Amino acid sequence: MGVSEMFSLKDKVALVTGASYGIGYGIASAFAAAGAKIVFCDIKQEFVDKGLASYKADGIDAKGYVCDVTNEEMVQDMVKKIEAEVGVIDILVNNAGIIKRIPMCDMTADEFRQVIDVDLNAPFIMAKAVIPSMIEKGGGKIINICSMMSELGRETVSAYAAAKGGLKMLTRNICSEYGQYNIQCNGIGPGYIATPQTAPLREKQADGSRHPFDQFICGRTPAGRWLNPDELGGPAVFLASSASDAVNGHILYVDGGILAYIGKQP
Ligand code: NAP
Ligand code: GCO
Repeated sequence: MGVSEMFSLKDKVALVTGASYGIGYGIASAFAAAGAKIVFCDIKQEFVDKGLASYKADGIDAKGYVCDVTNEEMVQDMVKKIEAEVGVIDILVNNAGIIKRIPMCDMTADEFRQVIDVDLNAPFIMAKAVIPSMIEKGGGKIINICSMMSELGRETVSAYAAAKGGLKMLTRNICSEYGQYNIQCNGIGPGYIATPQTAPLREKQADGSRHPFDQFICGRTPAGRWLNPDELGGPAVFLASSASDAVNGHILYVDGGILAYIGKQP
């Protein structure tokens, strides 16, 4: 197999959850450039419509579905619709996610549960919905969007870190249980990416100065900058393609080197 064929996603059906914008949009756009048929979901019709308009403007013929990925019935219905309207899902990217930045002892159990529900329970529900058809088809690819917080903690993100740490192990367990069916399940651990989710950490201060966290994270990243959603596209195409058929249970950190670096001396 030639290198370009190895990285091709031609005629593959790729479902990226929460991909109206942000990291999911960056990954889906790269998949489209590699030849995949793009399917995405979002929790609100208005965001699905906005996403469809963005994909169309970028010349991508995507299909969008309204689906709350924490709702197993909605997920099962969506997967059945996609299989009937587009085809069996070859590639699933569990991208949809939320974060609540609250000191742990100030966080309610319900708030904690909401984060776990979207960031950990939903990837389980999604994987469970697509694996049977992947087995029938002879294989598939599952990519879970993990985080720096799959390895590190920090103040105010206890629920998110617990979820993303769990998602790392769910990734390894899907690999262990379904690798025999030619299903590769890997994770991508993005560093700090400029998206709506991290916008509060980059907001200018009242005096016009940079947000302290913005300064902190640029000092913790060897590249000295925030990363862009598009920079996740190449690693995602690798994990979605035949180029990674022998890679399973791996978390690929796309972090600009944060995990390798003690940080710049103030
Ligand atoms: P984002 O800008 O907040 O986008 C998250 C997407 O997920 C939105 O489209 C959102 O839809 C959707 N979503 C949330 N809850 C959902 C649900 N229950 N059902 C369906 N869709 C749902 O986030 P992002 O920065 O692109 O992050 C995407 C993923 O990467 C997340 O898993 C995040 O934890 C992870 N991540 C982000 C960073 C970073 O620095 N940005 C780094 C590491 C990992 P609505 O807009 O309708 O709510
Ligand atoms: C935070 C950020 C991070 C990023 C990402 C890092 O508040 O620390 O939101 O959690 O979203 O997960 O990899």
